[in-house]
Order: sequence, then structure tokens, then C-alpha cells
Amino acid sequence: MAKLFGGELATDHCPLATAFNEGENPQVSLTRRAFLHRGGILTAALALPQTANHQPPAPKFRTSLQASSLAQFVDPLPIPSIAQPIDHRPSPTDPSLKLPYYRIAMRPIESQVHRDMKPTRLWAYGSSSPGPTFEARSGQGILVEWANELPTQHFLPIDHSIHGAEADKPEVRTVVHLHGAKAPPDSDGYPDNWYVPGKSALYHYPNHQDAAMLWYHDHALGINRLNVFAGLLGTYLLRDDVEDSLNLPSGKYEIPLALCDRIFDLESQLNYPVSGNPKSPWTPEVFGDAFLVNGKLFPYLEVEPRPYRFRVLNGANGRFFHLSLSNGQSFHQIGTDQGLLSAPVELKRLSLAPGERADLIVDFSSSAGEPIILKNDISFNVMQFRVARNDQNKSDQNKVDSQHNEKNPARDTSALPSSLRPVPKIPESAATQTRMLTLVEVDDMVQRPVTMLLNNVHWNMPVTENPVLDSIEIWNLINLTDDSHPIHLHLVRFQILDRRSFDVSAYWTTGKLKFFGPPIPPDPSEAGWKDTVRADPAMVTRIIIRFEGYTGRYVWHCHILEHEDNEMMRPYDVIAKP
Ligand SMILES: [Cu+2]
Repeated sequence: MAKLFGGELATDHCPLATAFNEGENPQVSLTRRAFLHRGGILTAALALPQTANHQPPAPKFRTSLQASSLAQFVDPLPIPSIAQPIDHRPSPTDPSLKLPYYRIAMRPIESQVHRDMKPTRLWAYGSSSPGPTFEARSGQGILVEWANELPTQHFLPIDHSIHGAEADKPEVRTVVHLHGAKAPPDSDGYPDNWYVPGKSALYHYPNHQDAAMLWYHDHALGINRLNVFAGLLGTYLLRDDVEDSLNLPSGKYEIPLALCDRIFDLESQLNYPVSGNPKSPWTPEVFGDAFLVNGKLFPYLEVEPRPYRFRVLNGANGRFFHLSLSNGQSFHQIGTDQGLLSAPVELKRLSLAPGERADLIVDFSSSAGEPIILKNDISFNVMQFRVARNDQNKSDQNKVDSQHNEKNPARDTSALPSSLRPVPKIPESAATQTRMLTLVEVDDMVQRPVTMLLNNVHWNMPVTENPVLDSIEIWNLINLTDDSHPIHLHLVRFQILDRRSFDVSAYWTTGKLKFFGPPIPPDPSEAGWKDTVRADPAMVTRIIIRFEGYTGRYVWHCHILEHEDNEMMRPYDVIAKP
């Protein structure tokens, strides 16, 4: 169990200092962090408690398009196509078994994200961003060959001072992670397992897990934020008999909504912000004013006055979405990152951190004839639902229902069951290991973030978290920063135990946790299986995890991609039982 805190940072034992020894770790030898360390600045900055209102350097933007100047709700919501297998191939674990085999190529595409914009250059899985949606069944494995057919030059600003993205590395590198999958380590998309244009990797997804909405995205070390911003993401719906038995809205009444935010320039091209320093263009967070839903800006969706199931993904680099409906109506959340909740939760507002998913039932039956806007933070429009009138005759229906092209809208026979799937609580007494893990922001002298760390250690340092297969652990995520960090563990699902406010200054000084109040249980909408958890500032967030599935090397990291790329990611090993 690693226990590192501010009081220890200036000592010779500081692992951070070791990381900056050029002889020992050439990969970080020329980073600006090393420069700061040599100047004696870093340790000083580290030993100081975080203060609010750090001012990031003014980013140098190309002139940005103002998304709010565009006409809204003029483009229909795109629904990504369903990925189709092209063959069947032997299972890596049982060659007598033939598994569906898919081949998905990463390619540059041009996509018109809004009627009044020019086509935008994106990188996509297949021919759209988001890429095709996978439909898979629990217990039925698939094989996916992820082929890198991208150009050899990147079109977004690489920061060569970030580890793994040094100038001697190929500019374009990709590796795919299926977020939320219980996948073997060699199919998990380990960030160092990147490959270059012209190469591909064959991954096996056994799907031995409950129905859930997973998503796939790039995970290449040091440039993940750029690859995802460029468009490399898509959704993966895993289904099972329990879900089938619930009679939830399905078919055209079940719709994925992949949300992200982007910045565009006046030529309609992606405008990824930079720090202003050409040698280290990394910026700590990126927030765009253009909210894309399934790749469109301000789309609309024509719906019938009946319940719909929306599979919502926050695929943004750093934005937390706070969603509500303009008519104030409530909706039900039926699932979290890792599948169904035990019972529906009625909500008027849904918060989703980057990487999180929510499974929602929205009933439009009392809103016939109304337009309803999906809002973010109350004041920003995301998309519009155009609810058809009840009295609309068949020909009207056919006209407005062009997206669905269904001649006879089916009578609604779906249900909202009062109970969904049991989520048995993992008892705390079952945990055999408790880890104390800090979330740390390293600032320079003027309190600009320079890097982000988990437990004060860098990506390249030896593994410190090594849970035993099938054991249960409690991880205390001690957030010493001013930001909320969505923490994601690969391979596993977990439950949130609680969050508790603590005295950050006292922790920096003494290394001890002085709590301010009682533990706060997770929100009802988080009280299911999770794979990504919001670790709020100045809080200890406790999660309980059973390390099931495979032994081998995985990662855990912050899902703010700018943080993840700049050291807020660590390897961990699931080890065999002694
Ligand atoms: Cu973070």
C-alpha cells in the first residue's frame, strides 16, 4: 500500500524526484517537469496545498466558430449503423468454437456536423464518428480486428514533452480500448500497445459479463486525448436474457446518444486548444461550445408520444454533462456504466462525467405535439425531441417519421418494471486490502497545472497496485485537487461506498485524514455497478471492487483525457492467488 503525502515529497525518498533523474528514466528526462525539478521549483510547488482559481495560460486559439451562432435543430440525429461481422473465426480459447469476426478500420473521413458548416475532417472507426454500434450478447464472444488505416501525420497538436509522445515516436499511433469490458489483458488496449498506420490488432471480447452499454475509444499513450477528439469513439451494446425479459423499449425506440463537446474554427475544422507554448502545447482541460450528439451539432429527433430508451454516453474529453428536459418533465434512469440498476430512479437532472454512461427511459406520452429540448446546465441546448401529435394520422406519421421509415408505428407494449436486476452489495468485511490513493495536481510557480498524478507516482514507475484475482479491495480515492476526476478502472466493475469531505491542508501537512462530516452515500443513480466514478475535490471517494476475470496488466486512470495523457494513469497488475 503506497502512502505518499505532501510532507514526504521533499525527501530523498520522493519517487517523483527519482523519476526526474535523467540517467534512470530517459523517457522523462527532457520534459518541462524535469526542467522545473532541476530548478528546484517542482518540489516546492508540490509541497504547497492546492489553492483555487489557478489561471491556466491563455490558450492560443485559431479563431473559433461560435456554435451558438448556428441555426439549431436543422439536422436529424444520426443513428450509427450496427457493426456487421464479415466472417467467423476460431475462438482463441476454444478453437472448436467459431466466433463472429469483425474488421473495423480507422480512417480519415469528412463529416458535415451541421447543415451550415463545411465538412469537418475527422478520424473515424469505419465511416462515421461515432463509429458503428456493436450489438453483442453476454457469454457470446466476438473477435475484432482494429486496423489503423490513418495517415502518418497527425492533424492535432502533439505535445512531445508528454511521456510516450516524444518526438522520436511515430506521430500517429492507435490502440483501442473497449471501456467497461472484462477483456483479457492482450485485448484490453494497453496504452503502450499502440501500432502505426498499416498495422492492426486482433482483439477478443469474451463478453462474460452482464448486459451494459460499453464504448470503444482510442487509448494510445500520450495522444489519447487527440485521437478521441479527432473522432475515434463508438458504442457497444451488450445484451442478456435478464434485460430481454424486462420488455424495455427496443428496436427503433432504443437510441444511443453519444455526447461530446468540440471546438471548431471558422473553416469548420476541429480546433484543439493549445497552451501558447509551442514546446508544450498541452492544456489541462478542453471545453468546447459545440455539443455533438452522435456526431451532429444541435440535432433533432422525431419521436412518438410513448416511452423511449436512451443509452447515453459522455464521450467528452473533459466536460461533465448535467442534462435535463426543457419542459421540466422527469425521466427514469434504469442503468449505470455496468448495466441495470436494481430499480428505476426518477430524475429531473442527470449528471454524467466523462466516460460514464446512463440508461434512461423517457416517456413522451404526455408531451404529444410538443418540441422538447435536451438541455445541458439548464441554459445550453443539446438536441430537440419533436414529439408527434396523438391525432396524427398515418400519412402524417409517415411524413414526420422519415428517420424511422416505419409505416405502422407499433403500439407501445413496453414496460417500466418496478425492479430490474438485483445488485447485491459487496460487504466491506469481504475486502482483504484497503488502499489509500491520492489524486494530485502538480502546479508550476504561478499555479498553472503542469501534470496530474495518481498517488504521486508516474506512469513509468513500478506497479504499486497488484490485487489478487478474485479478491475484494476497497480503494480510497483521496482527491487533493480542486477538480472532480472521473476515475476509471479497466477490467472490473465496482460499487461506490461513499464520499466524505476532508481537510486537504491538514492532509498535506500531516498526511492524515481529518474528516469534516459523515460519509455521503452514492446518489441513487450511482447505486449500481460502475466502472467510472466521480472523485470530487476535497473528498475521499471509496469504492469496493472484486478483481474478477483475468490476471495480467491493466490500467486505472482519470477519464479527463488531458489528465490521463499527462500522467494521471497508472498500470495495475491482477496477480494469481499465491
Ligand atoms: Cu483528472
